Amino acid sequence: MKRLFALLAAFATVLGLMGAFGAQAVAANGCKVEYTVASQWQGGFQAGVKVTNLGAPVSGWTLRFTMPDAGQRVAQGWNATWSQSGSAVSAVAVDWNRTLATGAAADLGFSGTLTGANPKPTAFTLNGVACTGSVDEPTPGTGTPVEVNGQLHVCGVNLCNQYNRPVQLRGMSTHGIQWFDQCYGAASLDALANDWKSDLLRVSMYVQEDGYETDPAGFTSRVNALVDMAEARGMYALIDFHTLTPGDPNYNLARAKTFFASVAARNAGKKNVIYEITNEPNGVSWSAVKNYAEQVIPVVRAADPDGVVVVGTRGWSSLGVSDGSDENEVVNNPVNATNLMYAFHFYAASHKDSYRSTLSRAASRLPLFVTEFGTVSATGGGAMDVASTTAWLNLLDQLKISYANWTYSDAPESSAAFRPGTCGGGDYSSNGVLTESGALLKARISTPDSFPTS
Ligand code: IDC
Repeated sequence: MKRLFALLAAFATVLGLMGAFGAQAVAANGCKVEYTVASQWQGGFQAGVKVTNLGAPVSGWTLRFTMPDAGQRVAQGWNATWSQSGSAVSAVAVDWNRTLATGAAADLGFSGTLTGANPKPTAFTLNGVACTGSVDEPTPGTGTPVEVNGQLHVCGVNLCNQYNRPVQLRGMSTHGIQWFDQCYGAASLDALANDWKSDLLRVSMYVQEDGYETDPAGFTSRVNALVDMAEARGMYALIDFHTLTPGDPNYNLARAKTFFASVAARNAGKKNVIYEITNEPNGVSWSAVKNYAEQVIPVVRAADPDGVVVVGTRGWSSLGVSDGSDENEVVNNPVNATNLMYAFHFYAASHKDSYRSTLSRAASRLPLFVTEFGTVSATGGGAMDVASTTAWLNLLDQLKISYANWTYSDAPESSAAFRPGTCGGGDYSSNGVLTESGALLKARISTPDSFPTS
């Protein structure tokens, strides 16, 4: 025994690893952990944990770590099965991330409760091996968002790309195309793709309010033209069947079937199309929305089998919160369809912590897409709330939830990104044409995407 220790010590000396932390340093360099607190509020927080396997491939894993403060408790986690005993936390792989090749990463996270401080956890191990490693950041794919990511699909609670890796699309929504059509020409879409580096254009086609119902053929072809313009610039196009008043989507069921049969058939061969089958159900039960979805989705799928579909939720797409309910009505009674996401909308000056905690909870159970949000109040006007908007966007980034901001237009309201009159001229690029909201969103959206390619 003594001899063995002597040998090991000699070996460690040879490696230059003797000293205060010699024992840890000889352990295999098997994993790396990036731990980020995405948001923190009175009594709670939310954290993301990205674990990269630097050792041999694994097909089943447990990540363990220690909470330094006695009051730090994991409340609900996602992308792993989480548990905590005393200060010891464990996260066990789930079906879709069980296999981790060398260099592959799993993105996990949890919301937690706090009674004291919130120090960073310590002693991360993956299958018992200490996570001490560092790894070069993966080389992000080069090309446009659609070139890098290809056809999207839903995987677990995430939107995934052609490499089956979660991605977040960040982009802008048009205003009603019946009113602001002049804002969506070559120059403005060039600016959106090249200056804003937007991944996504939401094409907001109102059904009422002088929209689709007044000219189905005309609006259908305008939507298709915008899909093509987005495609030519490498952006995804989210086709928004913008129901709003009346709030029951079933009022427009026949129109929805006609519209989606047509756009899905016409765009089936494209990789950049996502279908949002109803904008903001309101004054209607979740079961009525679900019933609508289960009639419209088969129409989409018959024409375009692999297109991702997003469905609005009760209470103006608040997962029911604005009607006094919550995400459980969806979790307990989901739409009977695959490759489906649920819409969540917020207006930062009106919807704050209680909506953020709903989103955080729901994100571990439902695939969510923020197909519309504003930096201002729910009227689309009023002062921009920078603090709330920032808290929201940090949360969406952390959870990799895709979003589109209302609106890429020069409407005379504070939610618009451009100053009134911009769309009458040719300049969409200089800072002078942006509103306060537009400047904030452009700064957020134009940062690099780093879409994973392996
Ligand atoms: C608003 C527009 C406004 C328009 C109004 C009525 O900003 O110019 O007059 O619709 O159609 C939503 C809706 C979206 C609203 C937006 C702001 O999806 O259509 O746009 N909002 O009120 N939900 C919450 C807020």
